[in-house]
Amino acid sequence: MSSQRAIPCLVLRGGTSKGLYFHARDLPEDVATRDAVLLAAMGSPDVREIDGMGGGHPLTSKVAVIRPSTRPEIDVDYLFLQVWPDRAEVSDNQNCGNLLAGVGPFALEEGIVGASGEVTSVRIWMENTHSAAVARIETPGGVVNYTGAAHIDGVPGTSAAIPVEFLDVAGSTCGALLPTGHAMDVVEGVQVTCIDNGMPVVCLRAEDVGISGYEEPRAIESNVAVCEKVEEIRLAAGRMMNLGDVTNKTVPKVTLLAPAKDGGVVTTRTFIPKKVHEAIGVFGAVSVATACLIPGSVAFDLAGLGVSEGTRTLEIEHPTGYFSVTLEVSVRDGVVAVVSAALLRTARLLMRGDVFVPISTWPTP
Ligand code: NQM
Repeated sequence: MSSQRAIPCLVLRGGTSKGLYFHARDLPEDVATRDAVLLAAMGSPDVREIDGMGGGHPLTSKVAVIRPSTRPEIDVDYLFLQVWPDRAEVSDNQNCGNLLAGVGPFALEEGIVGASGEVTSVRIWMENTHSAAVARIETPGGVVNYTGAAHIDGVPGTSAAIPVEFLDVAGSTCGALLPTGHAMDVVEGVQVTCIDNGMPVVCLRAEDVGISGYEEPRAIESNVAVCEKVEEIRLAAGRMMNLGDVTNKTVPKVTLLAPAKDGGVVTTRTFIPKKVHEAIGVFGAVSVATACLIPGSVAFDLAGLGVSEGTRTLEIEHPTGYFSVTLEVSVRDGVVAVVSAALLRTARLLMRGDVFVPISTWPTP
């Protein structure tokens, strides 16, 4: 008997992240066995993930599990799993809008969805947040096209555009867009806005924790006082956001805000939650953009956009450029609601093959 088990998978870059994409049918059904297999596949726990496929960073230690959907109006179900590089844990407590960008290409490459014309719409059920997305994939001649002129900050060069739309993501993890019931709260002495428009995020002014908000991610990570203060706020805010004890959870994220300096609406530095993101997560950006439109939030005055209905495109500044989010906004009796969100991602198929894990992680046939 072989000492290793081969499991089919594809490797794709999805947006500004990278991960292993599996058919659900190729992984163990039992969650504990599945997690043992994924930890071995990634080489976790080990900060370098040297004995596996992971890149030693949360953004390159990700997994998408995909299956044909049985839901009406949906093509595929997508479960996102974060494999922690530095400890033996696999978490499904957050969604990932970057890996989401690779789900349509995976479904087409693997024949779960058939191409239809120049562009194929793939309707995706996001199992982590029980909400839907539609991704439009270029399929000229029935084949996924990866090359094109679309650039997203955080990825070198250009690729085919993948427009993605979301409808019902407000409160998808915390139960409400503003889970505390307020546009602003004071947590550990700091004014914050707790918001969930697809990702639970705690927004606060960078200057309120003693930095400008324009520092490089590594410089912020090495500022122990800031990291400790941010984590203190995150733990307290997590309880207020109906997330319980978030010590070992990847949510909420904490986004430090500062006035825009390159033509965007606001500058961001995002803890995810221990590392500082090189850019900003997809749903993280949607949540921050939404906060910019809510009167009374810590982001509202910084953004200075005022209140208005209709389609708004917001450029969120981050350490490596901008993240552009288009929101459809309605205002009723002064209450702002975001009806839908749209954004642009790209993805690229990097490898197709088998990942090998020790047979001891999944001994049964
Ligand atoms: O917010 C990083 C990423 C993410 C998650 C994180 C994401 C999202 O950049 O939708 O994409 O915040 O952990 O991939």
